Amino acid sequence: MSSFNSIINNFLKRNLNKDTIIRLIFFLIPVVSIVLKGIIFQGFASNKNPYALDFFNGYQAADPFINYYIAFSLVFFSFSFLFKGTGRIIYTFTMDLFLTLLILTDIWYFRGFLTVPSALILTQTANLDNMSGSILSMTSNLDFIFLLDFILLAIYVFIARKSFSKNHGRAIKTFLCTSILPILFIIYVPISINVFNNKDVHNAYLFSNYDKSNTAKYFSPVGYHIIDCYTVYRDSKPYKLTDQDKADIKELFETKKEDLPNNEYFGIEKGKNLIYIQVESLESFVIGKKINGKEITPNLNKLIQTSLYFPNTFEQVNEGTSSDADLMVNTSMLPLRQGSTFFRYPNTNYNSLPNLLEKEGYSTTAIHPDKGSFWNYANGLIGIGFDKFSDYYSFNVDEQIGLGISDQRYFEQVVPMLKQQKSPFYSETVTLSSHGPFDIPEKYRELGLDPELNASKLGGYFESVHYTDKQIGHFIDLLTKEGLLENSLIVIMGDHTGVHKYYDDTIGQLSHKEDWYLNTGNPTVPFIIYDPSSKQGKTFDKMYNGQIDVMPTLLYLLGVEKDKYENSALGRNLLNTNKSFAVITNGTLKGGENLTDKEKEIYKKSLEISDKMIRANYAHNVS
Ligand code: GP9
Ligand code: MN
Repeated sequence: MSSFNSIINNFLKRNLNKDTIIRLIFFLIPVVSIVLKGIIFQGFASNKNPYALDFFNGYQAADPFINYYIAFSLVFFSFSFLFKGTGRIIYTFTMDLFLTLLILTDIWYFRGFLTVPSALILTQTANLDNMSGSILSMTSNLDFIFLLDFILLAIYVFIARKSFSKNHGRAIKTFLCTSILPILFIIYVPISINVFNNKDVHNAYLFSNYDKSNTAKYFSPVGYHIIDCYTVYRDSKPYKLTDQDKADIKELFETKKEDLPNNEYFGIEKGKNLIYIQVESLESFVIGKKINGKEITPNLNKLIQTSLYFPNTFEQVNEGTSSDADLMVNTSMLPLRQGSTFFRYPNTNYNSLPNLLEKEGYSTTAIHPDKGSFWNYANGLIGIGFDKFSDYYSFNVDEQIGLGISDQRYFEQVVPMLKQQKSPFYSETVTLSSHGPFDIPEKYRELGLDPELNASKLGGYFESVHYTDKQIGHFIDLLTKEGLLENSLIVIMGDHTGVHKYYDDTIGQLSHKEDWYLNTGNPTVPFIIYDPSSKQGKTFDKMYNGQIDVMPTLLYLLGVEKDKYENSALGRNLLNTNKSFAVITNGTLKGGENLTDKEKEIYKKSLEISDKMIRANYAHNVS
């Protein structure tokens, strides 16, 4: 025992002399400071007002992920052990300064753009011009906190200068320990997922990036930048279309072309404001249906009577779910085969609905209840061509349901925003309250469902959709009151299916089942075009179509000539076509009875073709 003690003592004496301890503390001060700065960043960013600091809030946000904060900080400062003498001091100060400036830039950028900056910005040179000036105006008096550790570090070096002046060498073993262990910790989850295909690994969700601000919360701003640089690098080289790709694109557009003479729909809505409502998780099967003697969607049912209605609009979203719907409606392109299009290629150019309408004199704005960082909406929608993007921060979230602001309060605050807009305008609006898990609180439930159904996902879904339908009715009333409705065209579509997409199994478990709500294998959402002045409606129940067909259809009604988009839009104008089909995300073609086998093959390829066109920035070259 005593010999063991003496071994330990000797070891400590040899390795942990006073100078070593002093140098270790010198290493730990910036490591801890950068961790704290990550927490302070959260303390600003998690505040409704990001100029005010709530450290406790920041700590709560960062706490579950603090090991990542420590790991990233350790890795950066571990390299100081490769330096000897004053080199180590210089490295430590420089690295601390670099990381601090990075975090400061993040918080300044966040105050202006409500998300963290990506290295992608460096590729958007057009935006860089006035960016630096506007970012610098986003400072707060409290930002001096980020510099305090430099004073501490300087005082420390001054007091302990003797220990530093003693010549000390490189500490390779310490470097290896302080770098390799944290690196192993950081890469454990992505390696398990990508190399060992273990998708169930604990914390896998941290690496499925659908919100950059969340990535900065999980990994600290420093870790976020490493992950961001990797993804930007991965997607940095635009795809180069091969001759075969070019031939495929040509073949698809030629097959698509239908030279039909214009009909009575062309231009009948010319000059009208376009108000698009993208409804969360709204499926077609609830339309016109009653449960317990009550209509689930009485307001939509009423609108449909005088609308152009496409009940068989197949969902075509992929991994970007909601955001893929935004993409398709506005660009008539199918989303990428892998990952979220808005995240991976926010800089792609499109011959888009907002761009085409701007040429017709429209002002355009996308108004989201979500944060702009969610699905990278801010960059994605501005990239698509909207003049203006408003998000969560433009709203007073005084009533919350599920993910965010209630549809009622959202619409009530959208109306004045629309009023301010220069006419004619195109505005995209998005509802949120009918998002899964469909457990809308009792006080909003009005259908009086039996207890089993009420407690089920399906019952929750009916109630959520019923609530949202009511708010759409309320929105239209408000638009009427404000005089906005008479000169507007209202378009409504479900972003993707809901209860069948996420909770299909729970429907089978119900003791009483009705045919109409069982899964038909056809994932469809309603697409409704409502002109308030129209006296007569039409339901296109024989038509099979997809979400990419919305844009050409609306452009036709708004009187935009088809030669302006027929060589870039993958969808077709549903009001002047002899074709009835949709290619869905899993590669199958729905409908298409009058298509030849060859045509079917060509259309099925459109999923791959769209992917390549987006990655190759195809529209940039043709427009
Ligand atoms: C709705 C969106 C929801 O705007 O925030 O996203 P989802 O989870 O449906 O993709
Ligand atoms: Mn959605």
